[in-house]
Amino acid sequence: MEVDCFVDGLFASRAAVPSGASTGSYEAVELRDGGDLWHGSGVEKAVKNVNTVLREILVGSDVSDQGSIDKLLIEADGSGNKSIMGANAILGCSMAAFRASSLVRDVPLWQNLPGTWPDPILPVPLMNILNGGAHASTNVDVQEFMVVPYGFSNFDSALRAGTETYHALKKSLEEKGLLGGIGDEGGFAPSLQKNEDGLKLLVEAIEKAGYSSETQIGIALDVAASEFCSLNRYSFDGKEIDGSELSDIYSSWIEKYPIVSIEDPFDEDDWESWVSFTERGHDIKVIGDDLYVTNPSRLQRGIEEAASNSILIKPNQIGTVTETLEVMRIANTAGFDCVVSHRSGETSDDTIADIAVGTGCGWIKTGAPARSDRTSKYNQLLRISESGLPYAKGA
Ligand code: 2PG
Ligand code: MG
Repeated sequence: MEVDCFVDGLFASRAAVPSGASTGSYEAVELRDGGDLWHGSGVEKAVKNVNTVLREILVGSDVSDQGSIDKLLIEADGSGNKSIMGANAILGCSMAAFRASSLVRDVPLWQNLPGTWPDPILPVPLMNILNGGAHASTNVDVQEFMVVPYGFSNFDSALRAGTETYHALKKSLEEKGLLGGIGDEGGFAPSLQKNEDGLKLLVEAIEKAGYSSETQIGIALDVAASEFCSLNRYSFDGKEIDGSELSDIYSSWIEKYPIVSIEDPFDEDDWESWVSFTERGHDIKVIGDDLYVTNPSRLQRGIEEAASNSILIKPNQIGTVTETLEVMRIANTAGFDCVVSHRSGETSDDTIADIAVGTGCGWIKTGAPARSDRTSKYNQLLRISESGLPYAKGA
């Protein structure tokens, strides 16, 4: 789903919208055609909405007034969850205007965010080098095993270290006869005896690449636990366990491995397990993705109940640039960390790289250093790094 924006009759910008495989139930609704064509995944209806209703209400707007543009889009839909026009149609328009405005104002996109933000900074990447869960056809329950190169003086060296680790992992898997295909986000996708083996493989790869797993590169997990939960029971490593048993597994992993964050450790409706795990006070980021779906009311509940201390930010979960930024503001005020994120089904659109830099959030999650849908974001961050901005080194 791609939207072009014209300013004063001339082509100004283009934005493309991603899509997720392991979506949260409370996300804004992506409009798909259903039926037989494209196995039901066509977006003709959403394209039509852009070319008719949305185009009509937007023509004549000032592209640099993002707030008004997004308000018009939200009102044109009117459903509360963007199911009428489609969050894909709406976000395409919203991001295209956002990109056009930076051209019109002649400032880089990362400097073009409405309102004031903490100082811009190059984010630490969470690089997903081993894929499981809904992103791979293997027996691994954990969806994403990521390396986090935080201990470097600039973004370029951090990205290089993460990339070298990715290739060191490939060698290890090859030696062990475990190298098969890759998963949705460009990471390797081996079948493993236990989920914990993924952690061992990452530590081995970090060290094999010549880095320290204590001071330079940590590990982040996206468990995406909603995918293997039913009625608050989790089917993990071949056993049926409850939230507190799963918490014990995480606590033991945190003791043994250099884990800096765990995303979606529990189901999106299992608030109780979230709260009690966060209460354990491990010195890591507990990140809500399917739990919050970049939605202000769900985040508000998470803040009130202390269900986590961080939030994943995906523009297409909520559907406009303005609302995405609003959620980041709420998180900032509450002292939550924000991790700006891609989707498993990506395009080469690199807007999230600029959002991560411009909001000064310090973190981005955008897959393995492989395939143009992932490397487009890393390449944009490299371009931005040429302006001399500092590196976050957040962990
Ligand atoms: C996630 C994302 C991105 P998906 O769960 O965090 O890594 O996956 O887009 O499939 O929801
Ligand atoms: Mg996730």
